Amino acid sequence: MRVQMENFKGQKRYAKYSSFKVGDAGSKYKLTIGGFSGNAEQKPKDCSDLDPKHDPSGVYIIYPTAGRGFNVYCDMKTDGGRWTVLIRRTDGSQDFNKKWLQYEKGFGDLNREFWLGNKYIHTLTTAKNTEMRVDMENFKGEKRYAKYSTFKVGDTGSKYKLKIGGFSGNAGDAFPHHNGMKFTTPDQDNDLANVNCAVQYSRVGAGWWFGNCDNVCFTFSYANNKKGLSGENLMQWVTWKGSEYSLKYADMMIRRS
Ligand SMILES: [Ca+2]
Repeated sequence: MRVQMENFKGQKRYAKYSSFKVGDAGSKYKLTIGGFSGNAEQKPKDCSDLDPKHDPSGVYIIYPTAGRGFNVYCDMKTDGGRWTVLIRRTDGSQDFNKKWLQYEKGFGDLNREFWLGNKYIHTLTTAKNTEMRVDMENFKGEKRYAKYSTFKVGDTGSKYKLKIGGFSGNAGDAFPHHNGMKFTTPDQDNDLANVNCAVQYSRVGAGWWFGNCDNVCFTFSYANNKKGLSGENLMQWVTWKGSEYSLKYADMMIRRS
């Protein structure tokens, strides 16, 4: 079965279904349909194309380029929704001690802890201007956020160089230290320090836009401060409570602006 449509702008689309069956009177003319092909399918470029009125937060396939889509988690609730989440830390379930190639293609569980992947972050921040939002919570249940009106990650040739600016929020502006920095992983040292910041200070290994070394890092070890754990190797946002204050929750997400 084939459907043809045209809207009032003169744009045309079609849909084809390889199976189409309508039952008899006894079945109340029950419809059986399947095997879609065509160009009338709505393909979101990213979470900003979704509608917070109808689309709940969750995992969606997005198509930022003409090629194959990929899975992301869309936050459709926070600050108006339409956010594509880049990283989430919530319970320490995911190991973030990964190498360059893994940080490039992403890892983890989109419903829990994950890194979306540098090549995807680059794609999502390259075509249009994107804003970035950080949400954090500590073990006392206190919450803070930070927003940046500019957020861009370069391509693999630039070593996924970060461009960030235009702070607002109530967490303090911790990111400037990382502006203009390349991405570093345990197996690829692109930071400004003599050492490799990803593994310095007994760190178990992380990937980040390290400078010399960090004022923000969400890929360090997850630890509950109530148990007395602290140190330079834990998830941190320096301008809130200092570098030795580990967070309970953190995420970063982007939206087209
Ligand atoms: Ca170094």
